[in-house]
Amino acid sequence: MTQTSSLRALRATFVAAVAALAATPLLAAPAWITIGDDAYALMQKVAPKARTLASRSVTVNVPVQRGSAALKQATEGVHVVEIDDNMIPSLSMAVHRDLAKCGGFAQHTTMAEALAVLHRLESTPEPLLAPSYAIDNQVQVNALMPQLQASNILSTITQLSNFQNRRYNSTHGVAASNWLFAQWQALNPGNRRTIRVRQIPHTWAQPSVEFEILGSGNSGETIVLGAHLDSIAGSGIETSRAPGADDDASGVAGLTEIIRVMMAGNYQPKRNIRFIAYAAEEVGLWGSQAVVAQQAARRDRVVGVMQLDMTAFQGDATDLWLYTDYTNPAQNTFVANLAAAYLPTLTVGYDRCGYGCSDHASWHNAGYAVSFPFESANATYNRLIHTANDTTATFGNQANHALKFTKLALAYMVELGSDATPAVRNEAAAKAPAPAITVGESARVSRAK
Ligand code: IPO
Ligand code: ZN
Repeated sequence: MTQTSSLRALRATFVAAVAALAATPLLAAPAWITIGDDAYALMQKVAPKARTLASRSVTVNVPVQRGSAALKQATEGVHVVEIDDNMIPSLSMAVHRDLAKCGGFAQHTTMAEALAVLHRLESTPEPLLAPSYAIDNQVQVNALMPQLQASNILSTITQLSNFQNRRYNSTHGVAASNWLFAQWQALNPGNRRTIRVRQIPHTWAQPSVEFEILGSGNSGETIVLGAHLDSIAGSGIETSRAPGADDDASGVAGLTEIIRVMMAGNYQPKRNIRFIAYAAEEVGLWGSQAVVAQQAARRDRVVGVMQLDMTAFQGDATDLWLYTDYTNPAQNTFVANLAAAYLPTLTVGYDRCGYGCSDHASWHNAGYAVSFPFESANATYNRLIHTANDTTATFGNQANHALKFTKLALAYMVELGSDATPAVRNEAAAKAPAPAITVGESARVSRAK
């Protein structure tokens, strides 16, 4: 199927879905979302009854010119909206169809949480906790990085692509989660006590999968590398074909290869290091939202996060693109420095999504330092994602581009994972009283954390 014909098919199913929804009496369960300007305009057409609770301009760092390392500040509108939860699937479909995005908005469990996210975006770009970004663990990085193999990454991508789809609500999506869980368990054959592999259940069928190496430094500080396990293409829960090779088997395969190399090399970090394959990213970052919400109740502290979503398709001459929105500028500089130190032949560019385009946004919205290295510029990314043609053939049945990101992510995990010095708490960000955000006339927000 060509891209146009699958888009046409998607449009037809979208029309059918809206017709079906219109015929169903709506249950008025409210949902609260934060949504960027362009998706917001679309939402007003798709769900005219949705109620806007607050709108703010937030400051984001953007490249001076596409691709340049110099950043300037720009403002972007973000809105908190109360919407009937029955409208979420059609909003999501409309965003996919008209803006060729997934997500475009984030769903929150309460109104207060949605407003707190807006407040944080508006007022606290700095994370609550920041580690030292010194590059000082060359011995460990140099021992492990050469072991990473493109052929292993390609093999995992191929096996994940072979599931009919990996939808968050299909039997195939659950099977893919079970398969990955078994793969990751098999990477810990001796059942080392410092290793925990688990599936994270959710309120939908597909569990997220987590592999954790407990640090020897006992600080409880934790570094997270994430990718998303689910895939999507059109409708048809069981029948749609969504190989999701680039989006995002490539990221999950990178995590898997890093785990393999760390286990084979008997790598022992000082901080906890955690690999997470999130469920249900494509429907609005649900898996990462749930993981981030659970994190708030845990004793360990997450001091750095990286997201790999789409690493296999090289869209232009630049190798590594760092996305500047919904990410942390200080950590992004560290990631660029890691590339210069460990991958000196590769080039780095900067661009932005314009919305919370992957699971990094869930962490960013909650005040964690996160970075998002991506396969290409915004203008040149793989346009076959979310179709039956997102296969390994699109990137020449090789994983050389994905290997670059896997190396960068390994350097990131080992550099931060090998440190024991406690991260510095950003007292200003932690203590700043929440300015009241007025909703209609009277409601006030309390800080989520
Ligand atoms: C995505 C991310 C960044 C850009 I620029 C374009 C596309 C992919 C993301 N929206 C997605 O579908 N993740 O699953
Ligand atoms: Zn996607």
